[in-house]
Amino acid sequence: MRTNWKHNELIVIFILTVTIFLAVFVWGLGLFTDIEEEPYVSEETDRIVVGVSQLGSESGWRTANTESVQSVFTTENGYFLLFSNARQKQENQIKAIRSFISQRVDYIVFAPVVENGWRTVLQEAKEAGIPVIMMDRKVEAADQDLCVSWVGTDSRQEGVKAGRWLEGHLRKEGVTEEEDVNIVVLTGTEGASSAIGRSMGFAEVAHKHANWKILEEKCADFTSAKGKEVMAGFLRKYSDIDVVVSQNDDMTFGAIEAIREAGRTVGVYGEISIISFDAVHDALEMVADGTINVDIECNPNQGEYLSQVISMLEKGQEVEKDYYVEEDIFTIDNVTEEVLQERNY
Ligand code: GYE
Repeated sequence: MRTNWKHNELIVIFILTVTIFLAVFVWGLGLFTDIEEEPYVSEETDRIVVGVSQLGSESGWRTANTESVQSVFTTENGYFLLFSNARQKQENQIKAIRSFISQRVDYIVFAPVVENGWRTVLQEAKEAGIPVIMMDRKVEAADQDLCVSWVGTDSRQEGVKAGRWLEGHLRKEGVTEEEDVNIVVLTGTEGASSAIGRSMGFAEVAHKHANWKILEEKCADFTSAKGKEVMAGFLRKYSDIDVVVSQNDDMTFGAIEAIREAGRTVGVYGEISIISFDAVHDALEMVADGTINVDIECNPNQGEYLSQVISMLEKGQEVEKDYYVEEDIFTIDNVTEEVLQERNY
């Protein structure tokens, strides 16, 4: 009997040991993967170390923006780049910025997915003496003093340009101020400064025209799939849409699909006018063939500007608070073969 107990005790001890061993192994693996995921900066590097927190990869524009940054912060140009993609989550961006701080990078560059909620982490960067430069989007006004500079596009002005184009278009079409113009708006990521700015700018012009009716404004996350879904909803709800304002090209692609599936026509020769933003290559082709009426350019090539800001800071020079990149407007009249060939994104 006693020997039997001993045998059972041995089995229990064996099972416990295996369990503890496995637990430690799995925990160790976790640690290992964490370390693997953390970008690593060599302490001896004499290059300028830049931590870039990109907000995601939701659009063609975003891919071009990422490429612009990656093509500038290279070893040949004297940089050591730590790049992190937050996949649309603010918490991932905060985590990345904290990791840049703990690795004592020289500069932090980040494209804030939304405007609010950055104060604490920006203060941490400031206390660590690391200059932060915003790119593309902005943090809320009250926190902007925690960043040394910003490089991006004038989203409010882009919205105004869209409104002005519509004014001119309606005038040309002979639409009087007595006739209703029914408008729906697909907006980008909720809380994103670029979406807020575009809405605000367009509304400024729209308010001047009593006959412009904004039937509805709805978020479609700057993605094509969401653009299609939201547009299909609008078409079910409203039978008399005259104009679609879509705050980026990806949403526009989806919206056009939904409109065509509903048996309606778009563009210069169709029933529903399309106003888009970004002006990526595929959209410009659609401007050239009359599918999209107008595309308000938003320039993703911000890497060069960022590197210039950093070299000025390196030399101890004063930098501006805001650097605006250049932007144009495209209609069927100015999308030439040359424009299409030059557009590499
Ligand atoms: O228009 C859109 C992207 O913030 C200006 O974000 C940027 C916008 C751009 O996903 O395509």
